[in-house]
Amino acid sequence: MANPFVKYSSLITLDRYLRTRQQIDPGLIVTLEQVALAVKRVAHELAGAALKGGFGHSGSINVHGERVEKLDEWSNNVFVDTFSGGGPVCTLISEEMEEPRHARAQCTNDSYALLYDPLDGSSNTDINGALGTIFAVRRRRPGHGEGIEDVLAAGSAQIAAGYALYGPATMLVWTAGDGVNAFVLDRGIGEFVLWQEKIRMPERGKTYAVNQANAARWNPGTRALIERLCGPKAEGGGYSLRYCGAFVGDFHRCLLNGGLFFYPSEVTAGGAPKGKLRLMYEVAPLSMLAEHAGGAGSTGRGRALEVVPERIHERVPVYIGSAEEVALAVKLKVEG
Ligand code: P6P
Repeated sequence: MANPFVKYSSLITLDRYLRTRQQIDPGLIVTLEQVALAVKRVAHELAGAALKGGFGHSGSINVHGERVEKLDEWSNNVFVDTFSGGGPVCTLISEEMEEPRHARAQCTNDSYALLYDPLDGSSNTDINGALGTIFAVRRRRPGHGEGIEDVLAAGSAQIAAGYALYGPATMLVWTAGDGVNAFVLDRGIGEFVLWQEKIRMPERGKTYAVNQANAARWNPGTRALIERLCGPKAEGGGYSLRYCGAFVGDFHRCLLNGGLFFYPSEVTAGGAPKGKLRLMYEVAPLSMLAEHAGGAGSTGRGRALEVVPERIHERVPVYIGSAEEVALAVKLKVEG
């Protein structure tokens, strides 16, 4: 029988992995380790929330007019606290904060902005469903002052992006531009341990993820996409629907197994079509991961990483996952 200790001699923790990545700036290494600490704190709280009365509504409404769950607020506070103790991040932009939070005392000529959704999948908080954290790191322009004009740039300006998935295992999946790496939280030692490196997304999958109940408000092209995916296998169909209510959970399936997640714009009566998911801290980070794994992230009209936001909480339609399915969506003019 193999010596069990040999297996663990190759334990590659996140800290050890980052220390051996010469191409990653020291400041970005510190930032990724701070994200990992915040994620461990959130994972721990989620595991015990049911027993501590952590479920339910916080009583407040966020900038998007959405209910803020207690765990949304708590998770955001964990990130604010984790990044308040010094370090290269001087600006926090969060789904749960209307305005950016700027720590002037942490501003240098080599500072970063962290853009994040602290708890993605809020409809799942009280039913022990899939939840996630999504984050992106962008450099701040030296001498940027109190404004955020330098941050309102296309997603191609991101220098790192990733997500945590709080499922049966807590996983941290990220890229700093040199492949997509996945780490699993070993709760026994409290360390993220390397699971997969340079993950490649299958060019085509077998599942699609969308809230099909919104179909009446979609563009005709989106309905044509559904007809194709649900049609005969011989005509490019034969897909199964898998939708978990958390962007991170549905994206993670696409990353590993291939397939497509989409949240189309909804054409409200007389109104301009609008998306639900947020560009800067949901769609752009996951699109960076998709592209670095060989997949794609699109608004249905063009590459998501080329969209220049006007506001930090801007929403866009999104079609993300395997290259073939995203290309099919664009070809069918899903967004008109
Ligand atoms: P719906 C969660 O609130 C979220 O922002 C994403 O994580 C998820 O994919 C989507 O909204 C779910 O939206 O309208 O299907 O409940």
